[in-house]
Amino acid sequence: MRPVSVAFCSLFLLFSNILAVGQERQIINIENRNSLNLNGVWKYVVDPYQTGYYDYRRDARDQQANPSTAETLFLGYKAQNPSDRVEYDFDKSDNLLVPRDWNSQKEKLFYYEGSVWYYKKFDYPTPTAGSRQFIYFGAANYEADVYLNGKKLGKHIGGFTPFNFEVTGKLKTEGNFVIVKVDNTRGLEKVPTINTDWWNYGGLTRDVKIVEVAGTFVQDYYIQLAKNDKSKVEVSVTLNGLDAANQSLTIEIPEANIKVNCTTNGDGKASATVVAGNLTLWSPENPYLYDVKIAHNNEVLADKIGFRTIQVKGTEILLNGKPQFLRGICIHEENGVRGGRAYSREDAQMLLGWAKELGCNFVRLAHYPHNENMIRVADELGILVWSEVPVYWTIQWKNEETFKNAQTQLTDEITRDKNRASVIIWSVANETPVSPERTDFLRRMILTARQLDPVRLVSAALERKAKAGTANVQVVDDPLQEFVDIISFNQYIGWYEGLPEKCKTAAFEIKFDKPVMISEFGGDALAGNHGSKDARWTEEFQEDLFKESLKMLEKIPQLRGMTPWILADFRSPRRLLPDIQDGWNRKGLVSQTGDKKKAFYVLQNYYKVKRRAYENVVGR
Ligand code: GCB
Repeated sequence: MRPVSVAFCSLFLLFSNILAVGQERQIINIENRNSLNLNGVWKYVVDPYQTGYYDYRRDARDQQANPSTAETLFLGYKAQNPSDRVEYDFDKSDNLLVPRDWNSQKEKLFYYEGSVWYYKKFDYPTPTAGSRQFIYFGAANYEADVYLNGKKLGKHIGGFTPFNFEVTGKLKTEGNFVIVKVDNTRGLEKVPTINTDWWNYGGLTRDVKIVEVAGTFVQDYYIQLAKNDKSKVEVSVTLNGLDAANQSLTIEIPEANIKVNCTTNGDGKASATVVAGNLTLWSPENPYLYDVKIAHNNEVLADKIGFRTIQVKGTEILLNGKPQFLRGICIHEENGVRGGRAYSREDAQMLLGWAKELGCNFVRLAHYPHNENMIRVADELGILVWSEVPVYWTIQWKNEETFKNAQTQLTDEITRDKNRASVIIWSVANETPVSPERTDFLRRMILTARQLDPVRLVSAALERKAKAGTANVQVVDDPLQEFVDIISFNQYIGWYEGLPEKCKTAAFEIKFDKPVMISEFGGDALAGNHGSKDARWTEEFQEDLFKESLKMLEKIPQLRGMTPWILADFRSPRRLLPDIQDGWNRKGLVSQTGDKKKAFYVLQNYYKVKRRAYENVVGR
């Protein structure tokens, strides 16, 4: 056993303190806990006027002592006799699969934005005495009101983060029913706001489960290398339950010969720093994951965790102390082959498999937290991850509720993924217009990320513009640069601005002694559409644009990575051109059916060269 120092330090303990009203603390590592899967076939009712939720005076029925059984959908009421007026019937309603968005399952819901009621019946075997149960949702886009057996459990806001509600004592052995009103109506004050360049897929888009845990259980933990220190593992655990204080816990990494015993403090929290000796470090070349066990009483929670350091030093990004070039690609959470939002392990394997084939060691998961399978598969495949929250384009910067919403989404994302070695960057925004209010909003977001996770890097996809008085000297004129670890910006010279030829004369002036990462560049091409390199929408145009862009970007001395836009074509309501776009953003290097376009190979070759160039670099 290694020497261990146990300290009740406050690092990490900030998790769980940022909670939206009515939200319960997130339980992490759901996939390794005892659970009953509620995925599969659900009944649904489309309710565009929210008749099941509001009465004719627009009073919320779930605030009423005796809501009408005739129209209150969350009661799941069945007519008792022929004279009974009940204006809905879940049993007679149509089916939807969960997890999945509704748009890609039913033609009539393709463009639908509004309320849909989901309904599922289930039995629950008598729970072990003293155990507790929670209903867990991987995500529901965008708002979810959750009811169990006719009683409200709670509401969740935000389309891409997990949430859970306690249901201990509320489950019956037979005939439970869960009803969820999911509403994907866009709104100016929401995060994201009304204008995005991706499809607003609605529904229960990720797993739904009943999770069973002990009366006092491991709610959350953090097990990662100390900041910039390969020889120490920091461990912290939070218990939830009436007996959370003064509890013994054991954290074991058998293969590394690590066993830590610690005792929780009065808040049910314990932390320790462990001398780790010679851990096999996680990296894209060797994505080594250790089996980790967290034991409390008779409960043992298992996880697989990789250990690596990440830091920025001057203009270098160092992984385990070694300079990196982030050979990346942007990815939307969409499986165009099947249609709809990606959610499964198989979806993640397909998308990240394409990225691997491209030669990537890095992906930017745009523009919102992707499902947990993506992160876990990235851990397994050795792909570094940029994780983002949907603070996209215009947001109500002055609205404190909007800020809290964004902050909660960031907190939930970090809470879920803080043990994944693959995740190295938290991104707080994409292409936001510079103003004092916006910079203050994002500075507070960055502060939140740093408080929750002092180890990882923080960035945001910024914009650039031509320097005043010059034709093509590009500068990033954004005060946020001061607060981020990596200067990342999107640029579309040759697509939204001029033709690829324009890349030849572009120069970049970067004022900060920080690494630069190009978070987007690219242009549209319809797969199979061939022609001259001067003809837009052809594979040849996109191929030429990639060649010119890469040559141009190479001129930036501190260029340390890029994530061109984008791995695969994706649906967007903003893309209106018949026969070419037909509702798809065509900037993918792969078509929605998996055909590789010519530009795919340009980038693949570039990454081969970059990889070789960085293979033997020990430092600069
Ligand atoms: C951008 C946005 C991205 C869009 C892309 C485009 O700058 O960040 O969400 O999809 O451009 O294709 O215009």
